[in-house]
Amino acid sequence: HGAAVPTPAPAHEHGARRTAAAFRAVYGAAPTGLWAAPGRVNLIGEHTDYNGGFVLPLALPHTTVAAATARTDGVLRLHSSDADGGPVELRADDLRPPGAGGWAAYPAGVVWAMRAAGLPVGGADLHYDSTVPTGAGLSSSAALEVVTALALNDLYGLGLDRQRLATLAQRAENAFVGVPCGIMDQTAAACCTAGHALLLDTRDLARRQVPFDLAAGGLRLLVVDTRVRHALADGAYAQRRAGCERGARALGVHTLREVPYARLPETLDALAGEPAVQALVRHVVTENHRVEEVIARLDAGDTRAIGPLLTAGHASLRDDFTVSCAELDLAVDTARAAGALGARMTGGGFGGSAIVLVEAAAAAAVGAAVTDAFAAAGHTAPRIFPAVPSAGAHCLA
Ligand code: GAF
Repeated sequence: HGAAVPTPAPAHEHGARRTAAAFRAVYGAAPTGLWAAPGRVNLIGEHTDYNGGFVLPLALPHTTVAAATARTDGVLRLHSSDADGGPVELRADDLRPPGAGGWAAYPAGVVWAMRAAGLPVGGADLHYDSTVPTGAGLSSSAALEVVTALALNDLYGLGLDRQRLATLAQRAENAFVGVPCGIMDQTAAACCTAGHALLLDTRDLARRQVPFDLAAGGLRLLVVDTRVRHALADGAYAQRRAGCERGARALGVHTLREVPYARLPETLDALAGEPAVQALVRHVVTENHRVEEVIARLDAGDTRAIGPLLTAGHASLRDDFTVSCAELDLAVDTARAAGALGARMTGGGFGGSAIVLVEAAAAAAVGAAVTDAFAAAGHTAPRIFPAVPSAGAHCLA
């Protein structure tokens, strides 16, 4: 077998030099500064963030790097090494939702959201390089938004805190890009720290850094990018969200977070007439409980014991929330059969990535088993790499 676990993203220094050189090539001068924001995986707490619930993401070493300089003439120029052609050119004071499609709507949306909040943000030249896989459920969109928000925060001396940057980035995605996402991904990109998972209570945005040192415990968390491209804008995500809101209304609560786990049986009985909503509610209420159980086990120092909770979370997303797919199920089932401690899809679903908790010594064999199973099923080969809990958004230079 070939090694199924390739190296993750290049070191920051390399990325920064490359991005500064590319900025100079596009705009003819050195950038004022360089910033980075990471992709993420979510350890547990899926489809809870728009229900007032808990999430537990960690940042990946893969980042989107922005090189930027402020402009005094109100012109906004956006260039990406992943897009063909020259910079997209806009005027900051012309931006109105909804934005035009394409990647530039994400950073343009951040400029719009900041200005709509009354913040003194004008034009800028920006160039982006990214090692965050796109369409893989690893939050490349949030990385792009948050790195833009951080760059503008510094260039325009706004003095905003991390959570505010995340909230502005989410507003850009909701109102300008048109995706009704929750607050998890932007908060992860803005607020995660190396060596930790981030416990976020999306009801009041309280945060706690939870030590998650896999290497010290002899463990690995593998990411399996199924290569099935997911798209949150396609309506299925919005439809799940609407179903949850319908459930909350039927139960007379503000969000499903208010439903105590201990009252789950009565709650489900009350929704017996609406089986589709009932299943969504069962996922959200049990998922919130699983996050609390994972936290209890991590706080007790027993990382291995979270494995069954991850696997149970996958079953709930597959059977009750119905956002998995054949490739994600195959990755999870194969990893489990090959000896993984636990596995689940991560992110919104409908394709994208799974995570696999595994003994370090078994990582290569489990990865190879998944790769073989995909080949046998005739699926595109997955990309498998370790999730090393990494830093949130930061200034590089
Ligand atoms: C996507 C969304 F962007 C998040 O807000 C979250 O709802 C997630 O799906 C599901 O947990 O990543």
